[in-house]
Amino acid sequence: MENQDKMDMSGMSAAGSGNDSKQGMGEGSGKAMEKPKITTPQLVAVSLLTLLALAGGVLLAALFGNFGMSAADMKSGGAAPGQAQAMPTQMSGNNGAMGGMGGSNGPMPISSMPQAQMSSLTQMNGLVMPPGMIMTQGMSPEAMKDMSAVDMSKISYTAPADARGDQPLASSVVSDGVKVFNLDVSLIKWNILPGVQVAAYAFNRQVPGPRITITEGDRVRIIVKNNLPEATTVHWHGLIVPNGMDGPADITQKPIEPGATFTYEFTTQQSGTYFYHSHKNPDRQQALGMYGALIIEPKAKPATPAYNKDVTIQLQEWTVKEGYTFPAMPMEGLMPNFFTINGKAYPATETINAKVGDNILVRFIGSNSAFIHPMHIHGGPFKIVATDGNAVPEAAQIQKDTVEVGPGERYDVIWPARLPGKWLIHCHINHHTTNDNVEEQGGGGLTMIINVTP
Ligand SMILES: [Cu+2]
Repeated sequence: MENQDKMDMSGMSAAGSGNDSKQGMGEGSGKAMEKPKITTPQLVAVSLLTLLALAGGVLLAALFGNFGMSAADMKSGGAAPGQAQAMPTQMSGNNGAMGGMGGSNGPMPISSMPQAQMSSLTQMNGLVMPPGMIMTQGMSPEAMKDMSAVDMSKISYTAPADARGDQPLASSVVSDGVKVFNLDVSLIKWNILPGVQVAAYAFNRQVPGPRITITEGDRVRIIVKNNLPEATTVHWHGLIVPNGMDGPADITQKPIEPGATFTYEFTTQQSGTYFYHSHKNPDRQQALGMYGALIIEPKAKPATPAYNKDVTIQLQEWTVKEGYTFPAMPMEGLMPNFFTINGKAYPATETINAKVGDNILVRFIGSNSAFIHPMHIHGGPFKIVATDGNAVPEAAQIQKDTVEVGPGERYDVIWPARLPGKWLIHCHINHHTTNDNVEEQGGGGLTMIINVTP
């Protein structure tokens, strides 16, 4: 009020007096145009509003702006717009030192890295699922069951730690000349290493299942008893059999239910290296141990055998995590961490003893179901004499030192023991020669020694 009154008065006096007209006019009109008419309460109100807006701005930024961003966030390029200014400083700081690394920001100090989050087993609908498995809303209960750990409560037998699989299976010959074999399937605990036990689906309580050796032309009757807590079937891999004896569940036969028995009967028409395995959910059952060698001797044996030692190598992958066994599959969470030859991982694999001059027939069997294994033999090449049970004509018997054994494949190779010493047979996917990523006594997993003496 006071200010306004004064201004009004000065204006009035300027207009009223002739003496100070110039000055008065000048001052009076200038004051009226430049000086806004602001009252004290207005000034106070505007000041308060400004302060309020300022405080609000700071508060909003503090609440919603990310001021807690770490160096890791900066490097991964996840800087929020608000932090953009900090980036050039950090990058220019590293550019000098990392000039030779293609513009990389370089590794961050370990002290500023976040602690690893260990993924662990999960449980869903009573099933144990492996760490690292990506489970989505759309995953069906059947899929979960297929990939879950072996139910430890259903294990009916624990094999001695030093028990070996691939044992010869005795047959009884009945009156009509049929060779009768008995197979049963059950859940067992099986040592693949002295300190590593798997829960396996096993034929006759061993991994691999027992070896069936027959002769070309034999009529065989194989009685399969299912002691598993789930249905199963058996397939005679590579054999010419009547369709109803072939084994695929729900295609050529009804699955053998738990507790039930099924009899397979056929006359062999072939010879060579074959194997048998589950054909009901084989991605689970075969991957958990349901396979075994089936060797068919030729009716007419050559007068001069091309070999004097016969070794069978059955491959397998295992996924063992936190004491549980999962079926190895080429997918997240189920990638195998153990590998076996005839049910044992090196150094528990058997050693082949030979003498210089011996010719060893090695029958590689792709009894595994997830990976191709390039099997390599040290100490010189071998000859491939049969593929998938079929003899290779002599002129076509190529020499190699590594043969890729895919799931389901068989390669019979003859390796001459040329020099004394310890010669290795091993897979050349080098991860497959480790036990849970660890090498023991110079190898692991798919490793075997041929010990050649003079
Ligand atoms: Cu391999």
